[in-house]
Amino acid sequence: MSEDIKKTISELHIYEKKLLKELEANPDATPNRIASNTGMDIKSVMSAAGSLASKDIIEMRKDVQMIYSLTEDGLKYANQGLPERKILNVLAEKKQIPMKDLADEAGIDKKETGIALGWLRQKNWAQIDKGVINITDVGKDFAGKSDVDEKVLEHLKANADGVKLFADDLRDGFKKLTGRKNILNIKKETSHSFKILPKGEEILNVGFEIKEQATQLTHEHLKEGEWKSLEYRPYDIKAEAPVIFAGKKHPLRVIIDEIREIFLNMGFSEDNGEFVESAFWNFDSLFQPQDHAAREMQDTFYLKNPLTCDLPDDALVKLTAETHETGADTGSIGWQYDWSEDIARQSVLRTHTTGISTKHLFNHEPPIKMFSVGRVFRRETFDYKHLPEFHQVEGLVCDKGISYQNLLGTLKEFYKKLGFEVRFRPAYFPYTYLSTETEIYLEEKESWIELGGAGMFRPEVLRPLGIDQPALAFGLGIERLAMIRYDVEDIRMLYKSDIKWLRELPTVNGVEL
Ligand code: FA5
Repeated sequence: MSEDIKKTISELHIYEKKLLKELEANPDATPNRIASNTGMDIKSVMSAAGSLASKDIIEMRKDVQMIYSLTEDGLKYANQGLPERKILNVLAEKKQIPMKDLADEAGIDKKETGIALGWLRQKNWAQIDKGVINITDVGKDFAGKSDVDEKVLEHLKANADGVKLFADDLRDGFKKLTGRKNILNIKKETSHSFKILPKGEEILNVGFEIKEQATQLTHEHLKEGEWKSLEYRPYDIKAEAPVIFAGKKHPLRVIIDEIREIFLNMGFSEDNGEFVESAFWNFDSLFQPQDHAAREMQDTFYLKNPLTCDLPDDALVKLTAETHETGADTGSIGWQYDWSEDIARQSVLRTHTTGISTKHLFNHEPPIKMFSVGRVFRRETFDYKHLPEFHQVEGLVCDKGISYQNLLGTLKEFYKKLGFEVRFRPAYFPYTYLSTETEIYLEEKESWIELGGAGMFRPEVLRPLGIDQPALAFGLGIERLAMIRYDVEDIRMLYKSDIKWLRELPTVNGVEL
């Protein structure tokens, strides 16, 4: 006996053994028959069969059969005759019927006349001429004999439990009947049959005992000493176990937590802003002129409630106004327009996190190293890389000697820690100089995708805030990082709550293990 067979036998469950023995004695036994002969329930028979089949000991065949029976209408036709038959009966006697008298003469419902005439024509039993129905020769021939579909009706009536297959001579009639509505009930019946495979034969030749085996050692077994005489079924450590989906954080939350940890480890402290912000902090403090395109209704959500926000410190507002209008003492000539307090008071859903940076600069003394993670809002049209509500991480470093090199170095380091390799591209923001955008290559789209904007704050931003040291800042999109990390082609997937996708995502920090 091969080792393999010995091992297979030792691992057989008692139900598998019973099933195999039963199949040996009755090769054609159905699952129900096996259940009644062995005393197993049908579920155990099927599960034992599935297990034996997975080990190539038996073959399991599934047979699906249609069972046909008559509906209520079908039975009515079988008893009283099809409507065209009722007409033919009258025609056989009278040879013709005026159309207008059809329902009454034939004793059929008015609603049925259309269908009945259709079938009369199709069967070529009658012809209509100038409002009169005349019997044809074929009609005369069928007057005293059943058509094929009528034979099937008879057959189904005689076999009220249902018919699986129709004999050859009934096939055409069956086809004809399936073309009519509401006559046939169709039920699907699935049956299983088994066949012992060579490996099963070998096992039966070697033979085995059918003996209860313990699969678990219980407290009672130990207490009563029964464990000494019990026979144990060996574990199959290769058996497939059910997949368990552990509860876990949403992938976006995972990446946000990871980003926070990276910045905290890089020595940044965290600040938070508000979703509702004044246009002053969101735009004006960033030297964005009041007629800047980004402020337009298409890009920004303006709020009715609260309609306006308070402006900060008078001196800051005055200096900001001067800088916008003339450049004040920053060395620039400003935007050359009349700055309006009313526009600065408008309340908006923040369009980026950069207002947090200017507010932070105003309220803190350098050296500063701050980051902030939060939701921002834009009137965007959805597409594979745009959402109207998304997350940004803002970063700000302000100290003596801080340079553009430090900005590139910080961003490179941050992305590297997250596992991304990025490239920098020159860019424009009204509040920074030099400015850059980080990008990453998307293989599937064969294009570069923008991850974030960054730059050195201009003097026009820093002076009014009372800062006389250089400051670097950046605002990076988080959903786009998640898209790449989790290999999602469409950013909307992150908010779809697709349970299958969420379940199957790797658990630890979203990184494939
Ligand atoms: C800004 O928001 C600037 N405030 C960044 C900045 C900060 C520049 C400090 C200089 C100094 P931008 O509009 O490009 O930049 O948005 C930054 C990132 O947010 C984008 O690169 C992108 O990754 C992400 N993002 C922008 N719009 C969307 C959107 N509709 N859906 C998803 N992510 C978006």
